[in-house]
Amino acid sequence: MDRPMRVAVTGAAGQIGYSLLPRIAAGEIFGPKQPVIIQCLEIPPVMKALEGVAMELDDCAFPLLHDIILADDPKLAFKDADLCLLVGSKPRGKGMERKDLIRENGPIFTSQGAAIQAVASSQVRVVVVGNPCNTNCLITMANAPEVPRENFTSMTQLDHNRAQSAIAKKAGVLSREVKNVIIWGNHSSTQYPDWHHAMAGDKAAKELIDDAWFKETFIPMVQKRGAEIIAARGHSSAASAANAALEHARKLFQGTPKDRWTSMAIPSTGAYGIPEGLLCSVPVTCDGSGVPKLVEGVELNEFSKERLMASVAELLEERETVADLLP
Ligand code: NAX
Repeated sequence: MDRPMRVAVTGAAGQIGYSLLPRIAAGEIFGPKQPVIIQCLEIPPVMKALEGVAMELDDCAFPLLHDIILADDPKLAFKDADLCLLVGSKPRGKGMERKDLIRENGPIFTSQGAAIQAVASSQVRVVVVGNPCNTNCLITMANAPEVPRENFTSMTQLDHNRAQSAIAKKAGVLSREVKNVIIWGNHSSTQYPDWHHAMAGDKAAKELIDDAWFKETFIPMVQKRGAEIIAARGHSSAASAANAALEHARKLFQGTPKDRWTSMAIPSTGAYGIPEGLLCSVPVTCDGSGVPKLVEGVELNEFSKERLMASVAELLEERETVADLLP
């Protein structure tokens, strides 16, 4: 039997954690033959609730789940981890600006970055979900300088899935028949969902659907979907976010299907005019090695360039806001 893969999940007793953990234990990241050990990190006041979540996992008797570790110390939670899913962070409070949230959550990721470097597997892959995820990933990466940069990603898979699903509905096809939408930029309301290269069935989406729909309905729909869900449900997306985190991690470790791109925020090497080092969402493919590969040569028209650069400007501003947390 294969050595169990160790998956650390922060914020494990939160909403997303509750949907995520059983699916990791069921083998949805590494496949149906790969045993896993789940290593949960929470803050001390939430440890009791975390114990309840662990009891439920026990009660599922998952065949692949070899152990569950509960910790309020990052050095225990990240010990020998092969994959760290950084979900835990504080939600935006009433009247809080995005900048305040960045300042509030940033320090969580300095100490977690340092702990990952100190105790995780030398091959560790780090996926940041907790918001603002691009900048939190930048902070984690900067505080773990010995971990290769390409091992860090942050999640825009949920935005990608939202865009794919919206096009499928409009084009009257199944969502699996839509491919190669792209989320460019920040995981925020400045993100740019790009339809220009998307296919719906065997046709280009832009041939089936009016440009005006994409510009006036599709872009704001994808950008504001999170807020729409909060308004309807009274809570932010959880099942769909957990699903996206699993999909992101599964693609890293098992690859993307042939001829299909996905979207991930990866450290920029300067391609597409994105300043080097920024964690920016781009189209990628994965070969299962745990490191995504940028899709090069995607054509950006003037409209697309403008939208991408507006989101990049926001990422630069966020980087400036946390400059003191980037050693
Ligand atoms: P919850 O508030 O339900 O859970 C967060 C959990 O993190 C809590 O249990 C809290 O105790 C824990 N936590 C806080 N500080 C911690 C620390 N220092 N170490 C370990 N755990 C800590 O939020 P939930 O709905 O689960 O969302 C989690 C994060 O995902 C939020 O930041 C949220 O904004 C973000 N999201 C990101 C998405 C994306 O697409 N990238 C989409 C969904 C989601 O909004």
